[in-house]
Amino acid sequence: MRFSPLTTRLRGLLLAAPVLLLTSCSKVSGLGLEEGVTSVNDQTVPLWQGAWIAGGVVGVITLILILWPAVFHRGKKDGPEFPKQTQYNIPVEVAYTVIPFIIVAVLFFYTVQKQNVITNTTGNYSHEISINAFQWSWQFEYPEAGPEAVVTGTTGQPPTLVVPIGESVRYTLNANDVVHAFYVPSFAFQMQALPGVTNYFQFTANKLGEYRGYCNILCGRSHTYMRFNVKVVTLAEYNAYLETLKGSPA
Ligand SMILES: [Cu+2]
Repeated sequence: MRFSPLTTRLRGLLLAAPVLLLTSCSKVSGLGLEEGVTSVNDQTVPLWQGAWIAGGVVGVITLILILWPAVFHRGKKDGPEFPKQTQYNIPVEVAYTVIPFIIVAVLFFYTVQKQNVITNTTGNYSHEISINAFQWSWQFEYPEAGPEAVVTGTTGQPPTLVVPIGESVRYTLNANDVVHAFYVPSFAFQMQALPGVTNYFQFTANKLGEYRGYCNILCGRSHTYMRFNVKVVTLAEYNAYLETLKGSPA
């Protein structure tokens, strides 16, 4: 079968699309997620990029399968009224059952693998911070500075969570009343705060700076004001901050 120049060009274009997509993805940043901010980002950004590449490949193949018959198998003027009708093509049906299953299984595998790393709190950690969510603000406790080292925010004055750079911190997350969620977009991290259940997570912050945090589960009238700041500081600044909290509850 010989292809006309137009057909050859079209074939080249269709084949080039996935290649172009793959090469551009490797250069694209975190596709909306920040990179390198914490040890969580190191897990979630590659997962996010991989999911987009997988989605792109599936999308391009699907587009080819739609365009191919539309371009090359159009109704012909002098052709039959209907093309040959085929039913129950077993290999095709097996393929379109097995392929999506494989796609889901691969995405599931990588998601569980990354999630296990993020929620693994059995490793060594240097600091501990307790986070308490309540209607409608946050309370941060620094047990290493004593029982009085507690910072409580209000809707009008969101509290600041101070975190040392390069140090592994284990966080304990609780809720006083209803379900809330601890969400820091820059850290690509969110975890639910549940009343009566203690959740744990652990990560290392790797970039100095101030980040915004939110409760991102609707928790009542003033949910939208349930914000906080995260400040990543040097270890010396962190220790100095703990000193200011000792014996003077804020
Ligand atoms: Cu909330």
